[in-house]
Amino acid sequence: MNPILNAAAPAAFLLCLPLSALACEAHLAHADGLAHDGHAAHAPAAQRAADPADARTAALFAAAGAEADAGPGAEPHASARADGHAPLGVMGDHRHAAGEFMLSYRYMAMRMAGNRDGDERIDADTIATTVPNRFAGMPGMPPTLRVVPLDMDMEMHMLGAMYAPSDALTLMAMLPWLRKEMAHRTYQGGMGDTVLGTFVTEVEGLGDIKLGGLYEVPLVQGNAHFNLGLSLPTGSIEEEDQVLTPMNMRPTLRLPYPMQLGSGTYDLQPGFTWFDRKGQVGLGAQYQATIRLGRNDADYRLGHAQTLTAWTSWAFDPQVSSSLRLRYHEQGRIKGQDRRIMAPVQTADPDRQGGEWLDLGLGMNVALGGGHRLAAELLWPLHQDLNGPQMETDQTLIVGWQYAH
Ligand SMILES: [Cu+2]
Repeated sequence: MNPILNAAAPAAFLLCLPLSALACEAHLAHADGLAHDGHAAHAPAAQRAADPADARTAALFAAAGAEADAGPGAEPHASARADGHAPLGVMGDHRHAAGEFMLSYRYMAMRMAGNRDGDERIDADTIATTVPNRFAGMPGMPPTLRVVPLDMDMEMHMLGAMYAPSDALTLMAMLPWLRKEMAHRTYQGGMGDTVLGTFVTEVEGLGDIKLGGLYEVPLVQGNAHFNLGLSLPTGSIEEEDQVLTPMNMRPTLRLPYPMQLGSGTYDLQPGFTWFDRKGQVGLGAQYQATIRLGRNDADYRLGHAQTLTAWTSWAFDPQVSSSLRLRYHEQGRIKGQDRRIMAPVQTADPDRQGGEWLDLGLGMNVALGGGHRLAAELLWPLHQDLNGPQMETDQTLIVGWQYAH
């Protein structure tokens, strides 16, 4: 079990933002423009509110010195305000003003336990006795999947840097360090439900470094930019560890696909991000695709992927905001095959990878002043439809620190 996640779940529920925020969407349709927040905050605060409630809100934010009228189109939406950034799990959501840079650190923990085939749960005994092994017929290979993954913990430490050469363009780089741990149950021999034992495989190391750029799309209302990212094959695809076979041997083998640290390919990540805010309510959306360019050295590529996410935020005051987010993610099966990955386990099958996930996220952003920010987001799947059997995702926690100057 992962104690961090267990403790964080109830805590995040307490942060749950008022759903009434959604009802305030109508405010976005008001004729008066979005008050831009200025990094240099020299200009007098905007007092363009059309009704008393807006005036009160504007006064509150102006009094905190965090909102200034920078004029139409004058600046990107990254700002000293808590809700100037998207929920923490959204990458490349904000640009910076010309000359600004940002450093960030994120910690992500993902917990998976139990298996699903499609959207239905499937237990370990059923997998071991009924699900066909694609390698059956090869020497020593049983007819069904005699090794079943039980749970997996993935942790990521990610360092990020952003720099804006101009107001329209922000460059970014992300460097991930990964740790993965997977627990398995091995069934004895080629049939029956006698358990031989359990084992855990573990890997740790550098993941795929990502470089990207965000380029402004001028809009009359709100902020928008194109995202273009390139993921470099810096993560290993040759990780090995010791396993327990149904014949009670303990060889060290190349680990199945989900336990590798990188894709092994150059991956292109085009996308589009939109964000707008009116008073205390923010709305945003982002689409991002991951396109694998060719196959890797082990003669396969991971499935192409796409993610569509939309969020709303509610600013309690300029320094603290909460967020509610939906994320849809889709990833295809693996094309090709690593000849060295061959075992009676679902994770070694290129066709039992990918699927569809719909997640709900609750988050919180805090602007500490002096350019420092803290943020956290917790995501749960509402629905998952897996090319299974495959382990299901239970929850993902992301916490991070950011410093802009
Ligand atoms: Cu930034």
